[in-house]
Amino acid sequence: MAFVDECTVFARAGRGGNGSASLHSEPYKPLGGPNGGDGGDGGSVVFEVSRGLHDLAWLADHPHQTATAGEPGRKSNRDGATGADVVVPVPDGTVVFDERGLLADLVGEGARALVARGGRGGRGNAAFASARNRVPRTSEPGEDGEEKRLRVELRTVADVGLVGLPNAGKSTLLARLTAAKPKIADYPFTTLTPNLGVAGSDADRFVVADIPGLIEGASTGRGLGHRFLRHIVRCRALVLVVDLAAVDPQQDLATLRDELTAYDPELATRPSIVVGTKADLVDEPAEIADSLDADALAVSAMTGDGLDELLERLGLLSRNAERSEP
Ligand SMILES: Nc1nc2c(ncn2[C@@H]2O[C@H](COP(=O)(O)OP(=O)(O)OP(=O)(O)O)[C@@H](O)[C@H]2O)c(=O)[nH]1
Ligand SMILES: [Mg+2]
Repeated sequence: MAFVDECTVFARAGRGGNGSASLHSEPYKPLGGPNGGDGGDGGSVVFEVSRGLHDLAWLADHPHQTATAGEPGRKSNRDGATGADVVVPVPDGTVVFDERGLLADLVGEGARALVARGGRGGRGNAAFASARNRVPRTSEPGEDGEEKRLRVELRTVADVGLVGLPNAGKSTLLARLTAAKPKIADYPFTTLTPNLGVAGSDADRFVVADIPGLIEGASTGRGLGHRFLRHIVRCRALVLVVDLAAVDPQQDLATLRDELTAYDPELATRPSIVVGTKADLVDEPAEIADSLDADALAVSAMTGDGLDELLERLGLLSRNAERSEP
């Protein structure tokens, strides 16, 4: 099934039930007191993060989410039943916008947001009885529930994001570092949607995201990258992946940095390391890596060189990033 990371949802909350305008009646007691109950509140539409969902495909297939109405109040002071909420499961990292802007940013299993509020039930006539008006004959109608057109986006939440130009070897690294089995091939844009994998030992597990390759101009919409740059925003730390065997690795790294900064200047300050891949294909991998960045690491997914150190550095990076969070 296709990976879906954006969709539109029509959320309709339930109407509140009408209040009842009932008068007590008994044989030989024609003018009894008011006894109309209140209407029940309408149900709301609620989004809730659910483990096991990794994209918005289900939601895109079910764009109409409707909660039930509250029941009307009845005679003998019986209040109407409350409408049931609709709880919509969404993946971790779901962001919801309505016409006024950001409505909810759902991070962490079980996180919940009310996206369309149910209408209040109307009061029955019994609620209006007073010393001046002992027999009110009017009751309130229930209020309408909110109806909203929502724009929903997924921004993958990961500890470490692998970013780089197409074909740099990002998916290969993900496959070597985690149990994930992403598609790997010798052509650009093999990866079309983000892949996630879990690395590290039980005690300090961290989630690694492999994102489709970025090209020059990605931040302005070229290639596939712009659609996926939003997934990078949620990564606590970034690994800038550069192919050491490329024609001009320095230029590739500069292009990558420019695109990240152009998309969001804050990305330039995100904790990151530079990793040179395909060390087995060049004569002096360490030298090329040094020329990229003082702390750059040369690795080969082919021979396994440098992978243990990379894993260690990534664990450190994600722990430090976690600690430095507000
Ligand atoms: N020799 C060698 N080849 C590698 C290494 N790492 C990756 N490759 C090859 O490089 C090619 C691209 O690898 P991918 O992992 O698909 O690259 P990617 O960065 O995910 O590419 P996109 O998804 O298209 O952006 C594949 O043919 C890999 O087998 C390495 O360390 N050594
Ligand atoms: Mg890939």
